Amino acid sequence: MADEIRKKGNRMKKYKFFLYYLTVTALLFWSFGCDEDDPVETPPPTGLEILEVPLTLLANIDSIYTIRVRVADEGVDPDYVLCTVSGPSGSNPGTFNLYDDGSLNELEAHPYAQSPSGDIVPNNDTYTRDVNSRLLTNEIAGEYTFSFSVPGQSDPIYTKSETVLAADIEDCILTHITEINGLIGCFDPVDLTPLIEVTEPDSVIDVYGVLLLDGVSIDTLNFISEEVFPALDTPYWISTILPNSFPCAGTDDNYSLRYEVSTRFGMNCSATTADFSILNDDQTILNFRGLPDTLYRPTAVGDTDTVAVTLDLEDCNLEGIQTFNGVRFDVKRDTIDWYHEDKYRLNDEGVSGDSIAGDGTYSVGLTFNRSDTYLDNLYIFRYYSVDCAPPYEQTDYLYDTVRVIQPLAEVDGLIPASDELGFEVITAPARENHL
Ligand SMILES: [Ca+2]
Ligand SMILES: [Ca+2]
Ligand SMILES: [Ca+2]
Repeated sequence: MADEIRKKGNRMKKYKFFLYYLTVTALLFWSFGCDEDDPVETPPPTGLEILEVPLTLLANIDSIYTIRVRVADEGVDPDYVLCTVSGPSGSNPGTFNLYDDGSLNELEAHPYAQSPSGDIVPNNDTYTRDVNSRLLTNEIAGEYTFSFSVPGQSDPIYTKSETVLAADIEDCILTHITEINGLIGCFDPVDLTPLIEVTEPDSVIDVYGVLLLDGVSIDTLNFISEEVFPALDTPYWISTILPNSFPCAGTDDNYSLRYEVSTRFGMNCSATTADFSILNDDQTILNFRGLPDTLYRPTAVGDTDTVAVTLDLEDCNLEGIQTFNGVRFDVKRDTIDWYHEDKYRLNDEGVSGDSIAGDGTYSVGLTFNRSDTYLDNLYIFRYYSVDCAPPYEQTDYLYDTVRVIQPLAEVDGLIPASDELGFEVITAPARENHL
């Protein structure tokens, strides 16, 4: 058995070697065949590429669709690309041309292809034409085939086609939306289940919610499609609001939610709830794990010690939100009064001293360098959090005191710590705002 496998292996090796031999020989012949000055290049992809054809058209409503193709052959530079459209009986759409003219040319009148062409950049090998779907279909729904061809001397050089579905579609209707009552503090999850009516064969492709404060959009909410509601025989879209759905929505009573629906045929509908109130819950910091009472700077030249400070933030509005950066600290040392810099922040992003992202434990890494300047200092840190939601509540301070000593400090010629406070902060990624 083992012998057989070995033989087989040997045969495979011989076979592979033979293939390798063939390849090398072929490559040698090929390279000798080329002029030495010719750069060896991979030839560009050639042919006709369909860049933009709508898969669905509105047969009953004047709608302009852009049709765009690319002639991917450097040696071929046609004046136009021809499109022949065939459809169900009675539609009789015919043909139109696509141009690479940057919409600079006034085109002759056509039943449904528009003038100018709709092309954006001239002479870039993309050929474009805008068409009116109602005029193209003659208001007859059904399957249409768009056949593109690059004209040649006698026969087309390249051809390609695409099937498009045209239908009579009415606007979608939101027949029911879930109203929202006052969202007070750490409220229980609320399921939002709008009911939507569409014209066959149209279907809903996206539903989302826009949270409005005084009619102005401040946040969005995604809906997911669940299984079909058997009783209603209609697609079922759901979103759930949790206290952290709007982490920075402040306490106010002029909120509303607009449901927005878009369909496969490009129809849109929306509906808005009555005004409701949100009450953002207060936050607390706890389980503080600070620095030791005494910290010794490293004795070796150029050496650095890193220590981490962690605390837990409790705020149901920020549960699982990794990018909240309102947890911060100030520091006070000897002659320096309470001092704060933008980088004096704790993060929950799993970086800069934080081990797990999104677990509600916020951390900051501090480094204390070997120093000849800061020999024995008492530092007081105060940690706190400022909510990102109006009225921007601030928690109580958590204080931490540490004495930092530099042992064996009398050596000459050492570089003092670069931070005038005598420590540095391992910074988390910068954020533009609180979230
Ligand atoms: Ca073009
Ligand atoms: Ca809160
Ligand atoms: Ca964490």
